[in-house]
Amino acid sequence: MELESLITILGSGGIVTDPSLNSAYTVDWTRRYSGNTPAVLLPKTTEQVSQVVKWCYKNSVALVPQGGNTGMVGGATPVNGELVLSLKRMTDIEEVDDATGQIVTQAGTTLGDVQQAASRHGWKYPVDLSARDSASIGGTIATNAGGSQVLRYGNTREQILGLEAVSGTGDVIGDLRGLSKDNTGYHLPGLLCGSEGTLAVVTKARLRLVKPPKEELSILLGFRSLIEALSIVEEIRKSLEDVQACEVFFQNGLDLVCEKFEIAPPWNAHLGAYLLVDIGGQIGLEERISNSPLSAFLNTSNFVAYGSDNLSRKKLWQYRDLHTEAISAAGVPHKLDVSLPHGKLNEFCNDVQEIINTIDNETQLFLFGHAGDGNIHVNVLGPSPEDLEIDTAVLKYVASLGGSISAEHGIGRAKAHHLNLNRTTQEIDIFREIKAAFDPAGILNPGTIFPQ
Ligand code: 2HG
Ligand code: ZN
Repeated sequence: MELESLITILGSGGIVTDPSLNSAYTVDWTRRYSGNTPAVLLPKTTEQVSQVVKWCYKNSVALVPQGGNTGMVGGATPVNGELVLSLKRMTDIEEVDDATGQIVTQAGTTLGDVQQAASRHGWKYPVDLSARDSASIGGTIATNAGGSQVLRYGNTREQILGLEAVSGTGDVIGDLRGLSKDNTGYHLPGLLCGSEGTLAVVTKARLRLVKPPKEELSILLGFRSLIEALSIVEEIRKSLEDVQACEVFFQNGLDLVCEKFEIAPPWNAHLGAYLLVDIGGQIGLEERISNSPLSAFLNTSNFVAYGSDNLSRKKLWQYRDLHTEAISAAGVPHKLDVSLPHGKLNEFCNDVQEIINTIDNETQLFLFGHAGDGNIHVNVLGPSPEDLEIDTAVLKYVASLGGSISAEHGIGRAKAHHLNLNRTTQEIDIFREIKAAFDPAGILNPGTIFPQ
């Protein structure tokens, strides 16, 4: 590939062609998806992104936009030798508007840096996930990332007040005015958010901030069974308006985390399910909890641990947050991020092992996730990376229960062949027409969302 023009656009420091240096960009976080690339492009400005995409459009060269490369569905991996367009050097936070509670940032800024900038100004950016220090804001927008606080604040889509992006023709589209009211036609941010780099490359965003809670408390709860835990989830959702997160995990995941990271378990017990509940709000949390229906359980159970300061809260959160790393250290997992309708979570968690066993009864299954949103992360260790049989069986089962085959990680390349489990042919045809309107040459992230 003739890369001279790209070097002219980006400067020699903005392009990496040495395969030994670009391997960090060609494998996804799970290691299940990998590829190679003639070059990693590292623009610093929207203008450079625009020029690069214009060049690719003119020369019919495919490219894969990439943020922090923390995705788990192969959605930012150059599996067919595409160029990688990394936004890693676009990390300027341009404005934190104290008056309106808004932040404007380039897309390559990490989620953690956005959270900290907001916090320095007395605000909070309410999307949170364990890859916060590597995941980029652009990546969280491209995937409509969820995380642990969706229950309270919504997905990434709910935080976006304006976007700037570069379409597949290299045109700069969108705006960053951040008007609270603006009904001028189709909602571009809503459409681009979750489009996984297939419609445009997000270059900047204006995001809403919220007032941080005055007091926060984490409570770890242990249960004999999942059904018992889920009845508490319902109670919490109904009666505690301060709840920020309600996460679930199970004994085998907890054991793996404790073994891998050499940490003591919360209790010497073998329990059916664990919930980690995070509560935040005005001063007086403990009193409000003691007046809620939750207090009966808290007062009688032997399996309750409180974290009221940063350190003790962190200690409880590590049991949940370290699942991904602990599983990854044990092998290359098949990750199926799914959500179930209300009332189906117990059935799913109880039956999914059996469904997997009909195909292979030697796999290891780990379930954990966001109980308050019905979002379970199914992690299966054992099958080879290219084997799709278990993925298909689990995703078909999810669809049969009325659930979503992708709750928060996206479709990427991992689930492109399964999109029809949740979307009709007519819907997929409309999706393709939308893609063609934004990206007429089909150069943006080919193979993601739609199978090639
Ligand atoms: C989480 O909730 C992330 O921790 C990762 O979405 C989930 O590793 C996973 O499967
Ligand atoms: Zn998650």
